Amino acid sequence: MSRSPVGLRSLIPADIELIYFPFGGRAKAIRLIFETAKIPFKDTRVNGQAYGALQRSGELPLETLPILKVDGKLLSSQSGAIVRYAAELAGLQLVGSTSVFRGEEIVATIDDVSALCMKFYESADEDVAKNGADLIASGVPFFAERIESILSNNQHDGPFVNETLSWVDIYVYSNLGPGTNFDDIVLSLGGSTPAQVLAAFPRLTALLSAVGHIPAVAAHK
Ligand SMILES: N[C@@H](CCC(=O)N[C@@H](CS)C(=O)NCC(=O)O)C(=O)O
Repeated sequence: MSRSPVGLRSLIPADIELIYFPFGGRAKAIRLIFETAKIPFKDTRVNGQAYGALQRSGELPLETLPILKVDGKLLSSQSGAIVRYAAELAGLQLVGSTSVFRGEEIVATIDDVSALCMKFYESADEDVAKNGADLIASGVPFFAERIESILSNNQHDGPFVNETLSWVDIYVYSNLGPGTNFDDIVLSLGGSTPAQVLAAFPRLTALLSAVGHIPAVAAHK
C-alpha cells in the first residue's frame, strides 16, 4: 500500500485489477482516474470468449462488467461504486456539500445522455437518420443545457466543475469526449462534428478541452 496523492486520506492497495471489455464504455472514466493519479492498476480487457468464461466461473455477481478486484478479491461489480472508489484513492472526490450535489447532478445528467445514446443504437434501420437528427438537434442539447447552466453558476473562473479537477470532470469527458458513444454516433451520421453539436455550450466545451489536455488523458489508449 502507498499513500494517496492527497496524503493521508486513503491507502492505495498494491494490487488493483479492473476487468472490462476492450473499449471505453463504463471503464473509461475509471481507467482515466487511475492513470491521471498515476495509481498502478491491472487493466484487464477481455473479449467475448473470456467474458463467457468469467460468467461461467461465477466471478460476476451481476453477470456484467466492469468488476474491480483488490488483492485478488472482488471489491465491486458496479461501475458507479468503482469510479467513486477510484476517485477517493486518486484524491479526486467531490468535497463539501455544494460540490457534491452540483457534481452528482452533472454525473446523473451525463448518465441521461448516455442512456439516450444507448437507446439510439436500438433504432430500426429505417429510423436511424431521423432518430440521429433528433438526438443531435434536441436530445443531447436538452441535457447539455442543464450541465451548462450548472457550470455557469461556478464561483470560479476555471474550466472544471470545482476549482480543481475532480472525477466528475473526467466522467463528463469519458462520456462526451473522443471515442465515446456520443462521439461515434455523431461522426457516423455525418453532417456535423461532436464539437459543433456542443458549440452552443461554451463552458461544457471548455471543460472537455481542459480534461483532454491533461497529459495522462491525452496519452490514454
Ligand atoms: N450496473 C452495472 C451495469 C454494467 C453493464 O451493463 N455492463 C455491460 C457492459 S457496459 C455488460 O457487462 N454487458 C454484458 C452483457 O450483459 O452480456 C454497472 O454500471 O456496472
